[in-house]
Amino acid sequence: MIDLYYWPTPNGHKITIALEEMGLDYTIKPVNIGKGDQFDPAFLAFSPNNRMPAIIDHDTGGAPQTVFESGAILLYLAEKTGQLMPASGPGRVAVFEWLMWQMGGLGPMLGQAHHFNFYAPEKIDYAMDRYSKESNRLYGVMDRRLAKTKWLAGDDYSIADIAAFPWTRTYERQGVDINDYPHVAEWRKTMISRPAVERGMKVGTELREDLSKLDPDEFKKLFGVKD
Ligand SMILES: N[C@@H](CCC(=O)N[C@@H](CS)C(=O)NCC(=O)O)C(=O)O
Repeated sequence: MIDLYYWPTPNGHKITIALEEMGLDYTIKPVNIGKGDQFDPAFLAFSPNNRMPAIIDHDTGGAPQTVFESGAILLYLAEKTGQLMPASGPGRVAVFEWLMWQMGGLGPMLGQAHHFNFYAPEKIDYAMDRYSKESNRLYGVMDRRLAKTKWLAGDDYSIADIAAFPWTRTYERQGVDINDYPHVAEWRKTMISRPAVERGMKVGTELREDLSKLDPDEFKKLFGVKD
């Protein structure tokens, strides 16, 4: 059994989708990031970046294995199961490339666009413009890639697709018109039609609160605002 420390956000959804695709048993351990659960010392002991997701894998045949960072968790699960990442060769390297592209670029930049366009208490034109432009640049990179290959890492569906997909759910809030990226739009439809993706995206929806309705203390906790 795997314990998944989770809240229903894009980084959390990567892991629920992967676990559903791989058919692994897991238990959700909610980390309410609006209430500050990510700062609980017991959580920080194995997830020192005070962010979810993180996992504890009890099915190792030995001591439980903890993993934090969604990209590391996806790689760990792919290695553990031998699924959703080729075992060797150029296809495996392509998964590394597109997974790192998501972790270092797509996720952080779309996250900033979402923040400045939607959550920020004051509207800062420079920031909204900068991150919306960068989001559009990244959708363009993805669109050109998906014009050439069915999946991000090539011919095969992989953890790279799973990492990128949840971040494209709220494209409007990122300042993106999906019609400008027809190959991404088509890929999103294919992703949505996968039953495991549908199940993964639904996990914990009952936990979700509209983060824009956080009270001021919760907002400070989540976004690290200092008094
Ligand atoms: N690089 C990390 C980022 C994780 C992350 O940003 N998680 C957010 C929710 S999507 C979080 O836990 N936020 C809590 C906070 O900001 O204090 C990963 O991919 O796992």
